[in-house]
Amino acid sequence: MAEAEAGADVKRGLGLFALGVYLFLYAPIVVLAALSFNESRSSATWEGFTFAWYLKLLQNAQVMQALRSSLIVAFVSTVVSTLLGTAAALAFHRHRFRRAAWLEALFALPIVVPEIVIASSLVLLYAALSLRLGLVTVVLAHVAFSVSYVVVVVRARLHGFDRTLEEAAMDLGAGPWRTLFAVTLPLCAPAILAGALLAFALSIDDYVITSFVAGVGSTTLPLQIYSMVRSGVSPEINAVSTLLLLATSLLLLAAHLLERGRPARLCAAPAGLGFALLAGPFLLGGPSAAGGERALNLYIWSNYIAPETLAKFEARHGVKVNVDLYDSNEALLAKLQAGNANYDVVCPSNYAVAILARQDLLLPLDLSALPNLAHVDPAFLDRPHDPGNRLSIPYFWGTTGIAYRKSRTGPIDSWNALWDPRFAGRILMLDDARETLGAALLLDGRGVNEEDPAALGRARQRLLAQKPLVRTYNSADFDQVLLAGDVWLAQGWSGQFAKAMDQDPDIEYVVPKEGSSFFLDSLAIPRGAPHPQLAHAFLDFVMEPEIAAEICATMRYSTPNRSARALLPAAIRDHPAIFPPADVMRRVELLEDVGEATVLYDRLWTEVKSAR
Ligand code: SPD
Repeated sequence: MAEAEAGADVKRGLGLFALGVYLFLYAPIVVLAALSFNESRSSATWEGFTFAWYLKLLQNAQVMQALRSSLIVAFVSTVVSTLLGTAAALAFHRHRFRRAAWLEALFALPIVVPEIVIASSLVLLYAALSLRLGLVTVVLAHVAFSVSYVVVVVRARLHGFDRTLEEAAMDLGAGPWRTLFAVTLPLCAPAILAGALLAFALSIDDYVITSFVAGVGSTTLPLQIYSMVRSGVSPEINAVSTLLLLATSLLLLAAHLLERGRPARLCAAPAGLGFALLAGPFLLGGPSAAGGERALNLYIWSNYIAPETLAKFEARHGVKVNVDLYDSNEALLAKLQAGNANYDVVCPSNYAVAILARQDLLLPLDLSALPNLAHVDPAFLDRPHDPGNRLSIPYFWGTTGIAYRKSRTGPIDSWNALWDPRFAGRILMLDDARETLGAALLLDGRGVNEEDPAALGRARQRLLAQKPLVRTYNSADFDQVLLAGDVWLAQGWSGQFAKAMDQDPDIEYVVPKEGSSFFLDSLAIPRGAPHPQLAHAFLDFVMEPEIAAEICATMRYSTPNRSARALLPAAIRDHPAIFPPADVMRRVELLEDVGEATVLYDRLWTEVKSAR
């Protein structure tokens, strides 16, 4: 009796444990799906059920364009990888040849090779072949990883394949092709279809490899979702993620049923529904952002230009602006150094301009096409990183500092606050080598352009000691994380914090007393830009006083444009976080190119981030 009760207890315990595991796996997905139906924009309050975010998706041209790219890539790569994968599986099944086992294992290798390795090797290969990054390179990459799955699935089916059926067909006079089409392929059809569905689902879902091999105009749905997340989480993202999740789950379910030998009509329902969820919004949606028209390809920091401003440029020049976003100079450098990225305009910080200039990756500007340069304050022109503005024009500048919730922290005036154990778990640091090591260097009495390895080593130690207190490293929407109340103090850049201060009077911004950095971000045209003339037109457009004032007023970063500043409302012109008073400017130092020490900064920062 007691034994039976103990057995029941164990069963109950195991059941609860299993429930806990399933909850851990699926609760985030359920929350995401539920929030996609929430009337409120905020995830903190439930204001009622709505389909509004799904309807909004249909009008979002960028999402529709990304969906279109995803469908094209998934369709083409599925057809190619299914053909190749089936042919390879049949060859391995039919023919005995030397090293067959090895060759077969080579097909399975991409399944276990880390995605990041496949991605970076493909980038190198494309650069060597001078292939421009775009839809073609994405399709080739997707074929490269999905063909293995097709081989594995079809091969598994062929293992149990009764070869006497083929022999019987041959005995009855069928030739090899007839036997293939009349006997072999029909018998393998469920496995081939399962492999194809798997390849399609993997392609629709892929982020890592695609992010390396996509160029402008080939943004797929996962890349679009990530880019939307970086400009603030909205319920629209929850809606599109829910759709993607449902569609891929249904396709995988259909593949699984086919593999298990379930009748085709049983598998057709989930497969059909999965395809409908993906194709439906595309068919119902508004016009896509693409088109055969001329386009300007812009690669810029997130939170650095408003869609309304881009719409003005589009209307004036009758072109489309494709925008890709990044959140670190290192990401920009990597993209341009890999080559063939297809961008017309990029936005490096001053020290990244110097690096790109050294590597001859920027196109010399035609200053005669930039008459509005006359509006820029001469204090920002002809700087050491780009003498004579041969390669770049100043776009925005700003300071790095700490924003904090006064009610939670009290007044803050030192970088030490970000190392204060009282705020453990409530601290956000930028995800940026120069800025984080810079703050640690300042606490050590050094400057933000330090090149001495010993001082940099000490800065690394300081950041390692701080790590247990840090909730997150974030260079994208650090202002939003502070506004949401998830952290109380955040290192970050002035413009986004100036915006946050206007939205919540509890938020204050300070440039610490030990000093800090300031940055000067520029616009430049990469060598090989497909539309250099249009790129010059864009550079001149953003220097028009009215446009420069609009960009400053919407983004709240500081404009170097003298004429624009005069047009700004007093609340922005006199905002101490946007245009800091002289005493603050005296304690900030411009981040400069640190030459060979750049590699050391990157290494130390990677060590900090990867430490446990
Ligand atoms: N979200 C836009 C932030 C731009 C900051 N650029 C300067 C970086 C200097 N390390």
